[in-house]
Amino acid sequence: MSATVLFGSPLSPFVDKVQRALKLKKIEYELVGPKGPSDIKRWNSQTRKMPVLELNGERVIDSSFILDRLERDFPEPPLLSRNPATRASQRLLEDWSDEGLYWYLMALRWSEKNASASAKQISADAPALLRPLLARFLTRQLGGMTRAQGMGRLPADVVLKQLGERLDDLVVLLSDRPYFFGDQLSRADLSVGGMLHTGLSGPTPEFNQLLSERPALARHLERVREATKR
Ligand SMILES: N[C@@H](CCC(=O)N[C@@H](CS)C(=O)NCC(=O)O)C(=O)O
Repeated sequence: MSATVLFGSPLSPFVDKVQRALKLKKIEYELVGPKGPSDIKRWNSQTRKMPVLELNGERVIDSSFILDRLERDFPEPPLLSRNPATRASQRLLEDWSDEGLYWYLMALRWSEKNASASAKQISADAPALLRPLLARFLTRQLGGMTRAQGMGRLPADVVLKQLGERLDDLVVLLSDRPYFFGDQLSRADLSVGGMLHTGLSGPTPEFNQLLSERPALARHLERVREATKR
């Protein structure tokens, strides 16, 4: 195993965010995906969430803590502006994307219409016999979390309308700059990019439609993808 191991599924926007930070900083790593829900608990008994990054034998949880750690150990290129006001905006957008935008996408994913496709997508790598069982478990667990958070209790058309309005807000915030609040890519772009990228992954066709109606945001995602590919 290499010195740097990222534990998590590439279907998670938070794992995507960390992968892009690792690529930007040119850090070699190995990605290890979960074979079942118990893997996530084993990797991270504190919050029981992915991603987890193992760096020189030490495990760091939470995508934002992981990015803090990468910034400390691998400062180039920086993931935040040097300007304090710009930096604050980038941090706030990262936090809203992780804690707010994420739940709009979860509500879309686990809506009555999309839950079955979402569960199928996540359980696709499990052994064939276990797949239906795992799909039922995931629908109950992740759909239940989304309802517990609150967003999952809203009618799907309300979620969709609200999400469209938030994407419009992002277009305004982006303005005519290549990245949020500046010319350099920051952790805000990695977080929003991770949400947009995984939102397009299949089970939520409504999201593909929303993004195609906002070409400035689709171009932003393309820029993030281009800057973080190997
Ligand atoms: N704040 C955390 C959120 C991580 C998170 O919610 N991960 C989800 C995957 S998208 C997860 O592990 N869910 C499994 C569960 O809650 O059981 C971060 O930034 O890493």
